[in-house]
Amino acid sequence: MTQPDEPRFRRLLVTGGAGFIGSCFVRDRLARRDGTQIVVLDKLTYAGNRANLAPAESDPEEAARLRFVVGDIADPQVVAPLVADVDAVVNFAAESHVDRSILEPVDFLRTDVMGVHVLLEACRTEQARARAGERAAAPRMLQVSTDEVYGSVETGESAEQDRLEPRSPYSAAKAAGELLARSYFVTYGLDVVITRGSNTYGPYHHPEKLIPLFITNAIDDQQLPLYGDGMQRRDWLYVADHAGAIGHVLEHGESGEVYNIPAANERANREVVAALLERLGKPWSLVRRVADRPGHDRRYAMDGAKLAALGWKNTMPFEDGLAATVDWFRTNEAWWRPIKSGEWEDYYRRQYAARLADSRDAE
Ligand code: NAD
Ligand code: TDX
Repeated sequence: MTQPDEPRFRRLLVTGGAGFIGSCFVRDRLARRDGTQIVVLDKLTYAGNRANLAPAESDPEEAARLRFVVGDIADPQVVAPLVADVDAVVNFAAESHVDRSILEPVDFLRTDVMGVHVLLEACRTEQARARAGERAAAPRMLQVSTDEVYGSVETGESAEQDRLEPRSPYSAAKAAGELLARSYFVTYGLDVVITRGSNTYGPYHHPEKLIPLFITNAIDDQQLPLYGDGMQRRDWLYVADHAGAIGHVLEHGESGEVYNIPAANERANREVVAALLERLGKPWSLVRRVADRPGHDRRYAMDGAKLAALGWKNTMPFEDGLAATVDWFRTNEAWWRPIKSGEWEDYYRRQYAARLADSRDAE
């Protein structure tokens, strides 16, 4: 019999563990000091940052249970030996920014679709080894997906069995990745679980995304480019709640099942921006109304009954989470300033220069 606090999977491969949500998962897991050993596989793209794991790497007990491998999930030669040594794979690795997928979709297909395929094939090899008695059990694979696969939801809430209607290259690639994962459960009997998390925010969030972009620009009194009317609605989930829910599904989720991870904190973009400006003590006049994102999803909202029935509950209220996030960015300039340089400047120009030149007051 396992004890209630004893992890079901002791050796984890966490792909994309140097990114925003993956690094939170790794930090929080190691901080439990339950003996879990983690191998992080991360390509360290523009979005990956080893500094995100510094709190774990600077703690000798945690560092001894963490191994960091720089590599690509779409490279079978890198992936196979790592999957051979673990009990479960948690795949956070992805190209994750919708605007970049609109500028340049190809990397999204490579990582978010082909990368998932490579991980699944490695798990299938291990399944064959388990069947041959060469290892105890096949690894479990948790595919981290997103609420964006449902497409824009004007009213009501998406439930897990609803039709997928992705509308951006990013969400289409994520949908393809999770459907492939599910097909490996159906066809090969692989132990696969899938999560669909909602818009996540918190410390270590890459400054390309709405909340950290607006916080860091506002700190520097720079303009804040609000797309369209700013009345798009998102359900904001604190990063530690998202990472915790993924861990819960990893332990308790039923094989072949999909679990929504909503936050129940739905807000219009304008409300979010007003709240963070208030916390920073900065004026609304920084906000500029700019040309909209093409194909912009108006709203995401998910039903969380299935995850609640599995015994998971989020803990962070939105107002507290946003205040903690604003304060974290205020006190961690040494983390985000280097990210907003180099490659960032080209991206920022491509994404925003013409938009800001044609912008108007947001009122
Ligand atoms: P992120 O962009 O901050 O991090 C992605 C990480 O993956 C980076 O460390 C990057 O270096 C790594 N990576 C990219 N391509 C790779 C490759 N080919 N091989 C190995 N590593 C690679 O993303 P995030 O916001 O932390 O999102 C993590 C996961 O959660 C993604 O799968 C994303 O689709 C999903 N998700 C994100 C949100 C959100 O609001 N951020 C919400 C729901 C789901
Ligand atoms: O400059 C901006 N101006 C603006 O108005 C940016 C970057 C965003 N926005 C709007 C677009 C969205 O309505 O803010 C909202 C949030 O935008 P993002 O932070 O880019 O997130 P979103 O597109 O909703 O996607 C996020 O949630 C789901 C993550 O980036 C995805 O990885 C995740 O799957």
